[in-house]
Amino acid sequence: MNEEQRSLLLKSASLFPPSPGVKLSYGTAGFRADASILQSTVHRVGILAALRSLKTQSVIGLMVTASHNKVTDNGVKIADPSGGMLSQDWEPFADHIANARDPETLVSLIEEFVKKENIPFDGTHSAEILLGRDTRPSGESLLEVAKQGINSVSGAVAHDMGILTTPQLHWMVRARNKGLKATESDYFDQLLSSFSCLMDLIPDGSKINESEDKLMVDGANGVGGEKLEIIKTKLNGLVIEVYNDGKGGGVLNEGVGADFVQKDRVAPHGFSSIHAGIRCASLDGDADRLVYFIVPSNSSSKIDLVDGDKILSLFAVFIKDQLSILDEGDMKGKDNYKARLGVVQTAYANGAATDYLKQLGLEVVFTPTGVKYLHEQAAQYDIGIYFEANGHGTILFSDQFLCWLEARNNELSSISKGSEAQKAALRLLAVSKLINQAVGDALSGLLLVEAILRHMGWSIHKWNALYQDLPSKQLKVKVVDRTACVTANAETVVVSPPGVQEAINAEIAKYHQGRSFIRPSGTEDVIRVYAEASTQEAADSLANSVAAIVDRFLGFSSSQ
Ligand code: 16G
Ligand code: MG
Repeated sequence: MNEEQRSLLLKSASLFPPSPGVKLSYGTAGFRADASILQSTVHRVGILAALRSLKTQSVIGLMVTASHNKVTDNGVKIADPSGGMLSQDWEPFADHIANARDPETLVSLIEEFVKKENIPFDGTHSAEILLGRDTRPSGESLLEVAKQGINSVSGAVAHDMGILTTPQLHWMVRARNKGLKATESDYFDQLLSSFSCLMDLIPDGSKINESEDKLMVDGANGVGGEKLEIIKTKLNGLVIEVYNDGKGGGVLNEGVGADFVQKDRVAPHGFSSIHAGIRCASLDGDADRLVYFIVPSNSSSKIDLVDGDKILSLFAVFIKDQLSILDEGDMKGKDNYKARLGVVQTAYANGAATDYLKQLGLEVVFTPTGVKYLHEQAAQYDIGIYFEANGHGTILFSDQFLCWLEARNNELSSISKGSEAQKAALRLLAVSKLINQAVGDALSGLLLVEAILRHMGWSIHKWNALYQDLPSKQLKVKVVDRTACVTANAETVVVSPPGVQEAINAEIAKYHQGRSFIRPSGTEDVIRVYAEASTQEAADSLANSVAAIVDRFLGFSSSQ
């Protein structure tokens, strides 16, 4: 690092001193905290983004958002060149620089890292970072701070892409690095054209009851509602009404949004028994999570939640169908490509969902909680579908399979244009364009769900009846040190402290269809408990017993 660069960094960093006593960690979703203490963190993540761009010689994304957290929080995370999450081996560096006490320590950490990673940091290479933010009031000034961090690295250029959903920014980064068109209007065009392609390919006779037609969406008073307002006016054959679009004075994520709906199982603000039986969906604050739900006619009962597991199941059924149509058509073809279809879930997936997927003959694998783990695993397949029960998920297609599919479609269009096999190829190609392959995207996911429901001629009730969820219960337990809880096998087994897993097993054995696991949260200072069993009382009771075990081994009373 030359002197000029060093003094640029020192000067810029001195403007944003870290808040005393605050220690942050780049968790599953980047850094998150109360917005008032985030300036130094965001500034330093700006520097990190520039270094990442120099290292990879690619465009990098920096998103200012705190997703479903309360409106006074904010956060920052990086999109890697593929459009995915920041490479895990850079996370410790993110932690180190975020927590560096003073500018001098910061600069020496950078110097050390640049050397170790062999980053071209001599002012002769350029770096490019796309910046986005959600609708939080603190977003604009934090984004300016990120720019100052980026500008303190010579050769680095920041492009402010404005207010975006998190998945839009990831999509843009991916598109830019593939040399594709990457503006917001390109994003909308791609979604709309692939959606209309799927709608045009709906088999005759799959008409859905017109009264089922309308979709009501809860926009969480966030950026997703705003963007959906733009998309909905251009959709052919689908009527969407957006509630909680942020313009009616409602507060971001307060009594609204996918996280609230999924955790509390209640209808979001603005939805009542007048919407009973209608197809409803909810986005989270930055629109990377999607769940559907049905409001009950009796306002005191819980909603029927159609969660990420059911979205995954719907996608899996559709894709499997299209692959088998293509396979049948291929019997005459010479080059029979056997696409590897895989499904990725976490331990939170309802046991009934996993059983259903296995019964379909699908390969189901589990990873720890957090998009980066699921995404990495799904990328191992030709078509990898991943979802967390909470509504985070997408579908990944391998380049090799897409290449084959394009060629197959061209071949079929010359020998049997309009055949079922060709339509199946076109549908799969359209899905690969509609779904956001950079990261889970509530807007693109929603359009795919809608197109598939039309294709199948299914109401939300029919979809919801694919299988019945086992009753489940989630609890959280405050503990002395959550890092003392170490898990293995995709968080299904506790390996430390010793004795915990045996105690949990003994409880599980008392319940019919009982299953339970614990894991340290990545976003809160708690241990989470999940339990399911054949009845709600049994699931509640199993969860309570397991929570008591956690308290016994790891709780405050255990340390006295
Ligand atoms: C983060 C993760 C989400 C996960 C959740 C679990 C991303 C983008 N987000 O929000 O996938 O489900 O954390 O939270 O990876 P927990 O660790 O507090 O249970
Ligand atoms: Mg989110």
